[in-house]
Amino acid sequence: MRTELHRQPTSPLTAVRNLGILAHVDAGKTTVTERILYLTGAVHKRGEVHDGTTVTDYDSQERDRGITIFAAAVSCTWDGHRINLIDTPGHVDFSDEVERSLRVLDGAIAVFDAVAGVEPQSESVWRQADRHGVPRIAFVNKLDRAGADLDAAVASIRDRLHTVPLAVQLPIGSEDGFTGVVDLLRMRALVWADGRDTYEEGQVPDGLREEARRRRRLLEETVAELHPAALEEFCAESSVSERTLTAALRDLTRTGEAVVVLCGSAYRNRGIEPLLEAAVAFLPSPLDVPPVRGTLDGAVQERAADPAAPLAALVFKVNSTDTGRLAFLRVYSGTIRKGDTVLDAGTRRHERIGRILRVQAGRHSDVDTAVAGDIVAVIGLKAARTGATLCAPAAPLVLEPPTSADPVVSVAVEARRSTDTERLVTALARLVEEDPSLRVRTDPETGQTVLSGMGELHLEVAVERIRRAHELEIGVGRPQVAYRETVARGVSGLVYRHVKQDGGAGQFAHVVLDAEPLEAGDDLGANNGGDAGFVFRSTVVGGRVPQEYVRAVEAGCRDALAEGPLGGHPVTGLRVTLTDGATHSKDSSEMAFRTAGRFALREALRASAMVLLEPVAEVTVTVPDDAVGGVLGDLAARRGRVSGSTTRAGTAVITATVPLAELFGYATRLRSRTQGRGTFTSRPTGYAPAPKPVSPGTPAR
Ligand SMILES: Nc1nc2c(ncn2[C@@H]2O[C@H](COP(=O)(O)OP(=O)(O)OP(=O)(O)O)[C@@H](O)[C@H]2O)c(=O)[nH]1
Ligand SMILES: [Mg+2]
Repeated sequence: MRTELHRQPTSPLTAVRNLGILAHVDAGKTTVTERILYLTGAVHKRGEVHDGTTVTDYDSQERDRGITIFAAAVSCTWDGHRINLIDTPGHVDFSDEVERSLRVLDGAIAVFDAVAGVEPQSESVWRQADRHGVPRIAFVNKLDRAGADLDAAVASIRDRLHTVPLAVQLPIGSEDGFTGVVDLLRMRALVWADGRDTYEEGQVPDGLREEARRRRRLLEETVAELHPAALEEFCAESSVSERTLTAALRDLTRTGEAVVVLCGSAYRNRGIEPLLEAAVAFLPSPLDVPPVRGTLDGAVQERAADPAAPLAALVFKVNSTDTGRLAFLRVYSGTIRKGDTVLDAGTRRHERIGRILRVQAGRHSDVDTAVAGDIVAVIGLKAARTGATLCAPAAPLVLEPPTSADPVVSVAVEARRSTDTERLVTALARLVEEDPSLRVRTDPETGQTVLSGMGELHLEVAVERIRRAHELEIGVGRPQVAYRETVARGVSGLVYRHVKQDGGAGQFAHVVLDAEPLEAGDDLGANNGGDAGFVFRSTVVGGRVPQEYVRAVEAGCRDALAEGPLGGHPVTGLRVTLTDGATHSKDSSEMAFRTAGRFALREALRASAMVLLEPVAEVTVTVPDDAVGGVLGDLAARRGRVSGSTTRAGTAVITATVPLAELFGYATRLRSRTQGRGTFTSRPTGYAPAPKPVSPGTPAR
């Protein structure tokens, strides 16, 4: 990697765009990113995913597999704007990368395949972006493909994403003959001549004039319905000017009331320039988004995107490369300088900023400072992990770290040579620091090292990374799903006394509790883990158990949730009520109550009727319609429940809910059943009761 030392021009914040590219797998995110880099002059040769020559699919596995695995940030400049782009992976196993990226983005380009329209993972990332309040514009890609249909794609955006799509372009030609677009805002034709990278602007072709007028009118009407200024103009003049439309589209994009839709073919380099123009015009700058919030000793604080404010920056990615340990930061407030000492607010460790890098295509250039609103990489951080907040030591603040889903699949890993065991353990620990959706633990019964993650592919990629980076030979066990346990019928009035009063400092805690299933309609916690699956409350009256001991009992119960009675799996879907208790004037303590809480709940669960749960996924299988019978039979054999099936132009799309445990190896099976013509995607949707055969034996009583 070449490094150049030069000062970057400091661009005012209004000219900065932090943008993500989001979509279902294979929609063309990396190709769009590559074309943007080419167009902005950041690269001089167009890279291709299938040749393994793109900038953002930089990792050897990404290049070998032809998919994006790691979100990659690159900067480029265009028309006086600095654009920090994050190309994200589309495969569901890497959704955590998308989640972390969304956390630091101000806007996004959602890419859709013009043949497939809105696909399952595009729907998931759209919801993720909704949760983060990230404004979006849409790009319907692959208009050159046979069967491409902009109108159908726009309809699927309306129907499946429940938003108002505002198409601002009309394609000129279709499929192989797709040569350009009519810009409905300017009412001009933009045409890409063969072999040309930029468009030529001209009059709308005669044959399309009528249709272009009709669509422009429709656009004006729809915008007028949503935007007061446009409505006013529409009422007064019975039309809306380009200027008013543009301003209205900008507002509607930022509030998320509507989504501007553009189209093109990234592969053929058509439609990218207007996409960039739209991104700059409609998507927000760091100054247009609300100030970031963090906490300081429990109190919420806001920090504005002001270079003069105290520093607050979020580490959203850590990547160990041959250049060193590279940490990617979004600076939210203040200024970060080379050589600064900053505070990792979570761990309270001081860290030194060795170098600050602007990551550009294929090379990194050193800069001396980075200000609020910017995305840069730094070298020199020793311990800060993905999710850490870096702040001014004199003004600490903890930004909420990106959330991480609970892993659903595990494999046992071991070094083939026992002398390598320690290296493997160190390498795994490093990997977990970079990717918090991976977890490592030692199985207490077998002593095996167990790696858990979001899916088969996620784990396969993780193990392969260690193999390649450390030249280790690693043995990998069969994948296992992460089971949970839940309560079918609980117990009430369970009494537990934790008493040790045989001389010295005594311990006394007496608790009475009920353990019941969460009420119907309560979220079982499913994939997001944590608190959604557990509710604790106290109905103790008369101060018989002081508040701090109640909290200690709750903490003890949470300890007990880690291992259920059926097979030591985490317990979910449980409500515990502390109904009574007693204290001792000298011997009671938080510790005693925590212990009592833990043992009380453990006993209560042993006495309850428990059910084993397994993770299930929603699967979407796309196959030629002559293969439907075989696929349905196979899904049934995998305990799948089919929920829908549609056929269009000889292609069937089947959706089903299938236990994750039955999906291992399904990709290979589907390929061979359909001579390579079938594809599928899956998305973990939660937990369902597991049938007896996969239960790990009867519970020990
Ligand atoms: N026909 C056609 N193919 C395209 C177009 N854009 C991308 N492709 C091809 O589609 C495939 C997937 O493109 P990528 O850019 O890797 O898609 P992606 O969304 O980054 O995929 P993931 O990162 O794996 O989710 C590649 O073979 C591209 O060459 C296009 O406009 N037209
Ligand atoms: Mg990609």
